[in-house]
Amino acid sequence: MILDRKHELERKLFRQFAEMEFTKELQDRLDETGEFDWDMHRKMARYGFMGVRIPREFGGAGGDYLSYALMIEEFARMDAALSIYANTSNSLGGGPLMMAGTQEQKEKYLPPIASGEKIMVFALTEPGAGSDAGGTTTTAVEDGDGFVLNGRKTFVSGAPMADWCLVFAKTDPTARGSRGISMFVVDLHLPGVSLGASEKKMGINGYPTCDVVMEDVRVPKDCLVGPLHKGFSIAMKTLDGGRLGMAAQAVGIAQSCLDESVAYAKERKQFGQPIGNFQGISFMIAEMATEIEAARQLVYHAAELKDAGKDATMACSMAKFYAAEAANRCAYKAVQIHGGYGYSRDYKVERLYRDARITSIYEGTSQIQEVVIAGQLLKKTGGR
Ligand code: COS
Repeated sequence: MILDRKHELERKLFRQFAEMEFTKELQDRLDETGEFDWDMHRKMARYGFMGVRIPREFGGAGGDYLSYALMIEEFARMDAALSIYANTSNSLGGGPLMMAGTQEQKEKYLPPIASGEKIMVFALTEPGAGSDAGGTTTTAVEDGDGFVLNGRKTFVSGAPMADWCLVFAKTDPTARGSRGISMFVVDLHLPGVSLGASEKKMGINGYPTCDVVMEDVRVPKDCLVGPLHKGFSIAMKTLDGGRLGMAAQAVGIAQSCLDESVAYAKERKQFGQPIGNFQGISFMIAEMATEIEAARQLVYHAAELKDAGKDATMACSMAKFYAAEAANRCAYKAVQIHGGYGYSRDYKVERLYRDARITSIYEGTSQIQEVVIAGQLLKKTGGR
């Protein structure tokens, strides 16, 4: 796919912003401290990045999935954690509201998240319900003019900084599996809500993650998003788009692995010549570049399908599956090319190796993407 002029210009803008603002000092600090950088959050918000995909009438830029994917790719090329800053509002946080919210809910929640004033996060995973997202045990019981929620959500990315959280809870205890689950906006400042300690993670350190615990949390009826008992398909549809974003992130990380490796292979000399002259190194570079381009095309194709309103579930899972695995292979090769230096924190590839690892885990492991792809193929005839 060749980008049109509009998307090419957008890519340039995202790249310039990331290259200028995501300084090495900032990247190292975030990785070292694991803290969220509010100044960068506000700066991204001023540029309108939080609302790239949010419709104009709700304070966003009204952009398409391709613009969103380009932004995440370019930001992740500089720093994977910082790419998530502009991801949540456009994806797992804002996505379900754009898809299933009422006009009132859209008016209430979308403008403040598009402006960066508030942060909305997404809580599906539980200690006992990871890949089996339908195994949700958090409950929401109708009580008078509202619902009472109880349960624990885990690995909620962005929860330490968030104001609101989209919580998936079982509202029909008699329904089996993923049936009878509903989605609620929960104000994280409500009585009964508590947050766990921030996780000590392998990578993506500048974007904190923690548990959200709810004990008899009372929310009004208008916090229900989408139809009662029908929350699971909204979660799945949201994850289609989320997986596209994380696939774009994986492409960005992989591209950075390539950038670093090409530069190093030209500059590092062994046996009297640049190591890029050796086939052992140059072939790894060729393999990386080819895989990255293939992953990128899968991402852009999935984005195009979504923008055209076509069924993109399988395409999003293919993009996520391939790009995440490719990013891991590229990170391995990048460290290998750098040798002992690649194992040192003084070189960016050490962090890229750690950041790449999560891409084949979050928003559905690679194996879950395979389940989705195979499920789509086997339910259809002919596959396409
Ligand atoms: N879009 C819309 N609806 C979908 C959908 C999609 N992409 N995928 C599934 N659904 C619907 C199905 O149509 C079905 O609806 P009905 O109950 O009306 O028939 C329902 O959701 C259940 O589907 P399914 O039977 O396939 O669900 P399973 O419990 O077998 O789970 C997987 C399917 C494993 C794919 C799902 O649990 C999953 O994606 N797990 C990974 C979760 C994840 O990514 N977690 C990451 C953390 S979130 S940051």
